Amino acid sequence: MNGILTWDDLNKFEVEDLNRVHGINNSYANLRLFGHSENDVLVTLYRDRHSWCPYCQKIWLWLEFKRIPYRVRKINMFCYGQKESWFLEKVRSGKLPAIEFKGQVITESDDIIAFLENEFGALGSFITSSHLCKIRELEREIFRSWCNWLCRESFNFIDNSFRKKRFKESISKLDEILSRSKIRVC
Ligand SMILES: N[C@@H](CCC(=O)N[C@@H](CS)C(=O)NCC(=O)O)C(=O)O
Repeated sequence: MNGILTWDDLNKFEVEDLNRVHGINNSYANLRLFGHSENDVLVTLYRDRHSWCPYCQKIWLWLEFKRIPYRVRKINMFCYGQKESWFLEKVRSGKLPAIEFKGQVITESDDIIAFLENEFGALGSFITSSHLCKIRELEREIFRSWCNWLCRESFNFIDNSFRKKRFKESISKLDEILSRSKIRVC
């Protein structure tokens, strides 16, 4: 198998009577309790309605792995809908993800993780650990080169093939790191 699951493979994972609140991770839930009571919820995660945003997924998975009870408020992304006005009052840029904790709104996924680590402890390494600096810089580099290649065409004077090459170089660096990693996906 090349690691990519077919629809038939995926069907085997279908869960009957999914318990959205206490059961396995799912994109439908508006509340996740992991066996806790609703009174224990301190965190609200604002994430994109259709689960596309990778920065939201970063916070979402962190909360799931740490089994921290949380509420979910789903917000439109600009590319497919109108931003909810009540959300713009909380976060003027409309950017996702954001969390709310005891009335405090925090944005920027790295800052959110650092905040959550401070409240609940780290999941493995702290995000500010020095050994993670390089990989976090690489994430920014990949984002920049991807964006320069595909999202900024109209006001970018650098040749398309060069921008594509830059992206491939960035992604190869990640590939190299992953090939050295002991963690295997399948
Ligand atoms: N540096 C930010 C990036 C967040 C970001 O770019 N979010 C995008 C979605 S992936 C966003 O909210 N854009 C506005 C929108 O599409 O509605 C972070 O790490 O949280």
